[in-house]
Amino acid sequence: MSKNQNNYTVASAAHKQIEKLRNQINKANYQYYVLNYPELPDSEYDRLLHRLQQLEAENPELITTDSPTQRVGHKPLSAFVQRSHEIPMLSLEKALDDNQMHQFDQRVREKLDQQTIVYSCEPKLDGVAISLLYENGELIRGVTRGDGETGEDITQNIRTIKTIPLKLLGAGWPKRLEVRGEVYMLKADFDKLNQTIALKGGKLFMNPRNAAAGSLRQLNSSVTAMRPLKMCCYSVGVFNGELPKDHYNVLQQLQKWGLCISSEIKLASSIKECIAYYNALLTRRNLLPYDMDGIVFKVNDLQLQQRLGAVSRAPRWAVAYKFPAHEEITTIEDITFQVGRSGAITPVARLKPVFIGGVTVKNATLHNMNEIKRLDVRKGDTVVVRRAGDVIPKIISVVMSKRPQNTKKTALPKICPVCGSQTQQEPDKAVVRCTGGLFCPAMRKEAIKHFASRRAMDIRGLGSKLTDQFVDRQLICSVADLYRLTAPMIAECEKMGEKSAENLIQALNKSKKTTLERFIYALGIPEVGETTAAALSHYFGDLTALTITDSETLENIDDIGPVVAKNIVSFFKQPHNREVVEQLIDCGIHWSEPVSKKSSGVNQEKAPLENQTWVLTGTLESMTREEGKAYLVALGAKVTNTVSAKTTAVVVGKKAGSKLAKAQSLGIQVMDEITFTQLLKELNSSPP
Ligand code: JCF
Repeated sequence: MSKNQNNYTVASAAHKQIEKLRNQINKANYQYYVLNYPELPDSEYDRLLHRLQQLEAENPELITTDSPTQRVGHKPLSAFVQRSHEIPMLSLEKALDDNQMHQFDQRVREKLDQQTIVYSCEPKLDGVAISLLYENGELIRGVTRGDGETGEDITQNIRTIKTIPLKLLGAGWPKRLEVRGEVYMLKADFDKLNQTIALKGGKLFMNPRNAAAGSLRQLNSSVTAMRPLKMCCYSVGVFNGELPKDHYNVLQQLQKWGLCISSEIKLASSIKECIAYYNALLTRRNLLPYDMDGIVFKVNDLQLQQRLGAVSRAPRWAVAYKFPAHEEITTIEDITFQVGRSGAITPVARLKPVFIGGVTVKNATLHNMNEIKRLDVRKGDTVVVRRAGDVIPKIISVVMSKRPQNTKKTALPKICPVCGSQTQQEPDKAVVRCTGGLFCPAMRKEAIKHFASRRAMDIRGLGSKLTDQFVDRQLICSVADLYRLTAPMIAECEKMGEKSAENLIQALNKSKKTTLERFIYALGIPEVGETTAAALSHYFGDLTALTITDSETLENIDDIGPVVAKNIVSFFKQPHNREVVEQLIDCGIHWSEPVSKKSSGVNQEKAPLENQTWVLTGTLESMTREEGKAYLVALGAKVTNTVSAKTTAVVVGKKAGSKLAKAQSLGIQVMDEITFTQLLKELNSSPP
């Protein structure tokens, strides 16, 4: 009796859970396919579906025909005409690690009884799968993949995509030819599109894939026409006529007929080579201008593909080796505010730790108050976090259906969270600043950290934590106070002993001998970076001339505009700043006269990279960034830290972040390290 009772309880618990999962999945499907605005990231959707499949496998009596597991596709939009695919559009088997790749290869070789297999390798674009039908070389139909059996006729929209030929080029095309591929949007185009939508106050797309899907589902094809869509072809469906006998050459043929294919397609003669290709592309993932969710590997020989056939909706001759997900969901434990060197107060979301694409993410910046308003993000919310490559994690949306009751709107801080001074909103309302100036310990700490940093005064051993302690213990108030520290004062601090105190005193003394440009940079004048500091040093040649200059003089200098000029003048107008500078000189900070570029007379020959502006970003492997900079400078190039329309090229190392994205969005040439070193070799460059 009790056993029965138990069984009944277990079954009804499973039943409840299954119901709940089905509701969640149906809702997600609706948001994704009908509204084009999914709340959940793919990773979460996959987990829900997987959990439901598991529960249904354990309780087969609970499977219903309307369960989302019983169809792979989705509820179609009624607005478009349904078309069935003559040959189903299959999905791909997934591999999640090297082991599963080896298992795939093993199965293929066993089934074909063959030792070696040639595979084609290509990126798996994150877009929308579609099928094009050409008759006598003319595009007559475009249909979405839909559930693989039936899709929606979106011919009118497809015809607006410029990379899809309305008439095939050349000759020799089969009388009927069905071409399949992915419609996608470049990351840079997606950013621009969202910017335009934001200006009009519209609803932003989550990612390039949603933007592509939303653009294809427009009922008005003139809207689609304005969306920057592209298509990349990856296979052929129906055809009558002749085609090459292997996948690689079929794609080459499609290209000759005017269709786009991936420029990354390669052949590999073993699964090991496939895995190497995967790793190489994973490293370059952020460098490529489009989103990929993995790599597709296919048995290259079409006859072998036929022999392998398909099992339950996926071909046995292909596998998709997935990249780690970019997006996950987590909850916001708190929203705090950070004060930067300039007093700007940045909201930061403290997250329940979540593993995204290889790292644990605990914080995400919320940029500014506009961002908080746009997202309406609150403490306690469940949010979608995106960490695209190595870029700073970003909150892209709030899962409103998971918002707990009684959450409070996130308010902008009226007083500085560090010093209690009033805050001030900039005219554009996005940036809120602390008005405490150097009275605010946060701003003081940041100013001192900047002063001591490597590229500035280079005070070795004065790290962030130690600076915080010096300020908190009121041992120092300004950067000049650093040079008044004594070993016993330093030794008092946590984690410091006599030896390390002595070392820091030595480092402080060593830092006194510097250059004028480093010193100017170290002062931390708003928007005066290294390049501007160097220009000022070359132009004025000494400090006094700089401190008494005016805006007009400054604006004569290359690259110095009215804003920076004003910052410089007002910096040296403030008595407090003049005093600190004087004190620093009195402490013994000194430099030798800089050699003005104009008068140096050397290097009269035209340098190969003259008049070019380069940016180095990320970690280079064969050299430090400084060395890279020295090479470029020796070739006549100017090297700056910010990417702008004037930038000639950007050299990107590992973990490149926002500068890479900026370069891509501006369409500036991006160069990886190998290409860069090759260029240096060609130009016979050696650092000075
Ligand atoms: O880029 C893609 N998303 C992609 C999808 C590439 C391929 O070569 C594919 C695919 C889906 C199915 N191949 C098949 C057979």
